[in-house]
Amino acid sequence: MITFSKDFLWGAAASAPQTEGAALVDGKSPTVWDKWFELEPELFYEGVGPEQTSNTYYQYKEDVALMKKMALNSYRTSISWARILPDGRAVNVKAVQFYRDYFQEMKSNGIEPIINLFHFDMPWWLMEKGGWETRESIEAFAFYAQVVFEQFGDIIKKWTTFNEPLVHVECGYLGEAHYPKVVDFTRAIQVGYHTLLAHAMAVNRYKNSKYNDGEIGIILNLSPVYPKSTHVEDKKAAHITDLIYIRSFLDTVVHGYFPEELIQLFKTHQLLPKVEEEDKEIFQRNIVDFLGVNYYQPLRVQRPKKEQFPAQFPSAFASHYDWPNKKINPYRGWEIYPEGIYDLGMRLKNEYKNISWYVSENGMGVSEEERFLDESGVVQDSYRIDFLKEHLIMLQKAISEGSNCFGYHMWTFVDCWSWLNAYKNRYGFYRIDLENQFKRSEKASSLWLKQVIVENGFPM
Ligand code: BGP
Repeated sequence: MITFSKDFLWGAAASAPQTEGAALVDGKSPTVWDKWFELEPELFYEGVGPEQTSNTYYQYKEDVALMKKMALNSYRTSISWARILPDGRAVNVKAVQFYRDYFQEMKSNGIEPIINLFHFDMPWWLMEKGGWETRESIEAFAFYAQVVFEQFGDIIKKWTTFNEPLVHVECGYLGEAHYPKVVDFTRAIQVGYHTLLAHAMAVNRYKNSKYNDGEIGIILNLSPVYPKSTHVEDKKAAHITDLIYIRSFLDTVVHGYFPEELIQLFKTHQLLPKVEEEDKEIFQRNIVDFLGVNYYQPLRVQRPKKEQFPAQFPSAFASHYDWPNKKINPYRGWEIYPEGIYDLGMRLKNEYKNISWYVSENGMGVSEEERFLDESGVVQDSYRIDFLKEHLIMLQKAISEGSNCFGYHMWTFVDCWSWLNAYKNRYGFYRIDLENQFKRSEKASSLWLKQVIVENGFPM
């Protein structure tokens, strides 16, 4: 039997921009996603934009009832900055009412809300001023955080500041999957730096807030980095990739400072961001209480193919490597490597003070999932049950060896809208039918996990 502790948090994760809908209702102002869809709808899969998410703004009670039915005891979502502060200053009372009702509904049904502040959804008014590239964005975020702690701190006891801060840096400033889709590593580094500072400032506001008896953390996507071989050049490639993608964020939020080696690397290439005197202390004084870790697949790297610096930093230091033994999710193309979750757990134990953490996202995306619908309308997702089992076995192994993990959340509860991919890949425990008024219907995996939660484990 694979068992978990009685107080283990079982749940699912989602975000405001991917579920709420009501994009411009009750005073909410547009986010980058709302505007980007207006400007270039053809970029979005099948032309489906952020208005057509899971309609949670109107259907949250139904969702909470389903969560209870599934025996979940926790749920993570985010608050929309543009809904709470449509112009960055004045508090939108309708938004406050909506979130209080939503969170209270969860609590009354025995579901602990874990609330995140930023999930890639920059308000448009701030993006127009330069977004995270500007130093002003830090105070704007800290103010938003302070408002939210004041409004909901009495009922929310687990907060996170950002979801995968690496992603809006990488996809928005080193790639073209997020707005403003520029490729410029100098700007990317500045954006990453300001994001980390905004995170630390928000932690600080929480510690100085009226209701500071809860915990605050951050959600990072910590893909373990594996080299192709033990050759010194491949190992070096993995080391630098880990430094840039993982330790830049992880060391700073847990230890309170940037890795010295990273500073030296940026210095050598004249890539150091603009900093101010007081920043160092802000990082040092505002480390996290816990971590959320999103894990989907590892990063496998080898020595760079050719010298690409500076045009394609950081590919100047490593190139992607396709592991011949890899198991693939045939419906999404991503690698399935459950051992990665064990490696992560042990690393946090050994190198990061055995910090308290939970799996804040893990999941299996499936395209055209309707092909697995049976006659009674249930998606028979045995592939997702296998995925869950394999990852839970590895997670339990890390816990049994002393890693301080307190929960497991799957991405996601109800199939949700996913940025440029819209509904291409489905991840939910519940299927959504967009043609039929957002009707929710269960998948086999929801029944399987319910059993695991009720029994605190499953037979091997
Ligand atoms: C994570 C994000 C989620 C979600 C998920 C699935 O990185 O935190 O917001 O989008 O990835 O991604 P996709 O739908 O592209 O498969």
